[in-house]
Amino acid sequence: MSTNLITLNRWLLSDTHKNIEYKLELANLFSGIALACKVTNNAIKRAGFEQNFGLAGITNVHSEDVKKLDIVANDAWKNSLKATREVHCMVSEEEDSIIPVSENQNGRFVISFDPLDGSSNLDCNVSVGSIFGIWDKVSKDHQALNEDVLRKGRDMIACGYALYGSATMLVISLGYGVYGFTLDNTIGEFILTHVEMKIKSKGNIYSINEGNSVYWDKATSEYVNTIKSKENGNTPYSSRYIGSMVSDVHRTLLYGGIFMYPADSKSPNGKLRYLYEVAPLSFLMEQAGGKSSNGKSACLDIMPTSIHQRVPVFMGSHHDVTTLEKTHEKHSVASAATVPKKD
Ligand code: AHM
Ligand code: MG
Repeated sequence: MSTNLITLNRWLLSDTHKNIEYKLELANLFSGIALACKVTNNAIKRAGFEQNFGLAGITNVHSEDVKKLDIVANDAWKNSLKATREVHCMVSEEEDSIIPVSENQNGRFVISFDPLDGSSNLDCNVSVGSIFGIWDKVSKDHQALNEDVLRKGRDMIACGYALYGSATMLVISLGYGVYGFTLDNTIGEFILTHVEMKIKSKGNIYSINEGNSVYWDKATSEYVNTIKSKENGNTPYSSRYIGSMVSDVHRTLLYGGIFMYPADSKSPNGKLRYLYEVAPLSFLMEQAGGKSSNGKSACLDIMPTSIHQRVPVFMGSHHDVTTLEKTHEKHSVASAATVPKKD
């Protein structure tokens, strides 16, 4: 057994990060994030013993049914983050508006989080996750402003996700590379297991809810049909879709390929939310050498106008996302050409 383990905290405090501004504050914040992940992980694993599966009997800001574990996870994230005293304000998928912190707990970081993503998969024991993004505050005083939270993904200083799978992992980036830590339950620590994670430049797996294909636009339909076809001697891509974004994106990061949640006629802006789903995972994807696009341009350059804004997203191997963008470009040029000219 190794006695020289690189824990998350040891890694954050190491000389590798000597140039990071607010390194100690960030390490302290990450101790709160790690605690939130461990509490959430524990609640999921114990849900069967504690009658914590199923619905809570309320709906959230998105009019979605809230699960009991959504509430536990949201509380765990809020409490663990606030207790670090490094937080200026937060936004959560489960809360209507900005979550302020009291003046004596006020710090410099703005955090967005989805405390339990993929919660429709909870009751059947399929992998779920948590996602978070971290920005430096904008406002000069204690007040939490819209300007603090309505931020481009590109301006994040760090982000990551926890995957509650057959093993529990925390995958993070501080803006130079992607690093994966696996929870060693025997000592209760996240240990560095995946150094500088890189995605293949081209994959052979596509991931999309194909049940929505009747609602897709022509570009998405053509792209998916092409990667499934044997045209030009291609080998058709395999299909994998879990329905938990963290799990689907984690697989995409490790195996390559493309994950898609497009806009369609049922969901004109797609389903996934920018601040706490799309932006952090896009940041990680770019840091791993991949790409994330809304079909036209990089998701990280989107400036959200509301906390719970949804955006279409296509992320994964660079070649695959570029091909998807070219298909979209072809169809937007074609549809522009068919718009009747005004006299
Ligand atoms: P949630 O945050 O309410 O769990 O919703 C987000 C999830 C993602 O994890 C996943 O990619 C997507 O919803 C699946 O949606 P669908 O069931 O429409 O395929
Ligand atoms: Mg979610």
